[in-house]
Amino acid sequence: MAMGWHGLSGRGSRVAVVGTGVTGLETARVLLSLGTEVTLYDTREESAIPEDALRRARSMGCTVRLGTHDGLGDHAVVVTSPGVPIESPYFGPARERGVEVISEIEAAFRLWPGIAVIGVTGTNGKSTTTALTGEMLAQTGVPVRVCGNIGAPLIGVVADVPEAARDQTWFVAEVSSFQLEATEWFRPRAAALLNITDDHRDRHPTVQSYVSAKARLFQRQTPADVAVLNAADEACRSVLPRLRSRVWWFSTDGPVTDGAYVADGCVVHAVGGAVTELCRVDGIRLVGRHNLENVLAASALSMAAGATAEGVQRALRVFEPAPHTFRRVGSAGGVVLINDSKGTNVGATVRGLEGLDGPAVLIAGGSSKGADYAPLGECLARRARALVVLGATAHEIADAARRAGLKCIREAQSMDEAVRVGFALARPGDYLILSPACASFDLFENYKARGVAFERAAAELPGFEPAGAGNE
Ligand code: UMA
Repeated sequence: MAMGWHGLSGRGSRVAVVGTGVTGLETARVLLSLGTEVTLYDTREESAIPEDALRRARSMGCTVRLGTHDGLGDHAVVVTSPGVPIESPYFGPARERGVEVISEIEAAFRLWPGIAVIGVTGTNGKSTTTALTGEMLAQTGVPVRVCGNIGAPLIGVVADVPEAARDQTWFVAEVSSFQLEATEWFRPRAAALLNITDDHRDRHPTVQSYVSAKARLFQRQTPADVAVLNAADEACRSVLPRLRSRVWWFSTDGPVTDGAYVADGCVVHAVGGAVTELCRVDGIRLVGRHNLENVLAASALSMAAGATAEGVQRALRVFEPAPHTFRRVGSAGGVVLINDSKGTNVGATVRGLEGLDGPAVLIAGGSSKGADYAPLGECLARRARALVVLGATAHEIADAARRAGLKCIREAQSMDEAVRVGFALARPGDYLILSPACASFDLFENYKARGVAFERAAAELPGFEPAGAGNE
């Protein structure tokens, strides 16, 4: 095979892949299968890297170089993982030699420039919207793969679709700002920016730099492509002047000219004056107004890719939220229990609380990402009956809530205690919700382990009844 785009593929091309996580290993696998020589780098030393990752890399045929950037600049291109900051001095010597540093989604696009991608980004709601868009297309009968930050890197998913089917397949990819920072030619045919709130302040020094990274999603779109934006989000509206694509809005507050909206209790899609009623809002299984926004965005994206109203309706009837994502786990004594362990930033937690139709007792706290908890405090003062804090950020969150005027605040030392204390404070008709607004790494291995601990403690409450099939 001849050398491919920018030396990424083919015999004789040499590519450096940085990161020995899911992204790095998948990228290496695909490039090796195309005949490329791959050197797998990691900024960390061998002792800090899981043994099985290194074993897999070596058995695939990668040269492995750890704890160094020696030789990085000798490659045609560097493909990096989202966890490695793009501005890191680690890449300095390679850049000085004119070697490009690109992300895995960019590499996928350069290998197969004709692929039809739907990109979904935003601070919150990405995973639900991505999965739901995929379901709407699948229910229409359109060949579709769901991938990206949701778990399976785009590059591997595209590679695994047989060549003959690749051009007919839609790839719905959840995309993070870290991945977008290192893109140049990546061009989704339809793309949504769901919302932007303060997150990842550890990686993005200003909100503007975070917005700019997210807006890269649209940078190569043309008037043949569709950009889907949240009409109620100021930061989303601020990207408008940069767009060349057709713009479809989504809004829970009433009609938009082109896009998806709620009117008279119905989800409606409109484009070029043609209006289609998709379903009644009270027939949607997902809980909360924030999920209604996800439904609208997914409807617009899937309709842009050829979904039918029937396909959208069927998807909304069968779709289940992902575990640990604002999922109703059951009730006890009239208190509804919600596991939103994946609510790992202030915006996600606030969005969830604002979307509920009754008072909440919130369990929050975890490891810090340097966030400002004042907006959470203000939201709690308005909407919560009580707050139970735990973990490393317990006092910071409690202080923010107290300053905003919330009276009932308790501290717990474990998830079991937090659930017991929260339940004792809740009244029938309230929600008891785990939505930590923080990462989990202080007390748990990851957000899943934290969510499992919550569900286990919830099941011990007196009178607990699990949610029925369909999460209702
Ligand atoms: N590494 C370095 N130097 C560094 C940092 C990391 O060499 O400075 C190395 C680590 O040693 C490790 C590797 O990079 O070997 C890990 O790579 P990674 O952190 O990019 O993680 P992956 O395993 O490749 O997973 C990534 C996403 N991770 C991040 O964005 C941090 C996963 O999203 C995603 O599911 C996966 O690719 C598939 O696309 C996770 C996530 O937390 C779930 N995402 C953030 C979020 O959702 O808020 C953005």
